[in-house]
Amino acid sequence: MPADFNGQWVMVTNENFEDIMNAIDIDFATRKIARHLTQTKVIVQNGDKFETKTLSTFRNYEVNFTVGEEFEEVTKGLDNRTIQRECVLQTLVTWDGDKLVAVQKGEKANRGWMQWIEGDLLHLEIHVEDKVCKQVFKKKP
Ligand code: VLZ
Repeated sequence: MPADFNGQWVMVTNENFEDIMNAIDIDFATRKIARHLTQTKVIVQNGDKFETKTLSTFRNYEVNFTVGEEFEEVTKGLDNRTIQRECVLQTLVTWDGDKLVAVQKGEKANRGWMQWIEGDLLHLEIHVEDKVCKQVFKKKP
């Protein structure tokens, strides 16, 4: 039985998100807005199958995946805002115990994230190159 991520999770902390946005070439104006957003993570999980939405008042990001199956992740609307260019990643999400571990192969080195649950908190660590962003979300009752 894999861990159960189903639910709506509301951001409580977001450390170094700006560093990550910088590393993936998000422009200054967008970064200034995005750093203050309270993101909500909506996850629908069926075993190894995930539908995820990261929502905010400013921009949303959706990605669906099956654990163990590499897929093409198109981060349209997320990366490279100024040049309006799509960024395509080869993404593979796997289980490390009860943690989800994503490796995102693309033009940026060492890109990926790790996500796990502790009690009613969802932890997400995002890394790109030498930058690490730590986010914590609380489950909506
Ligand atoms: O998270 O891939 O939770 O499955 C942030 C969008 C998206 C909101 C962060 C503002 C995506 C953007 C992190 C403004 C430029 C991610 C996965 C694990 C989704």
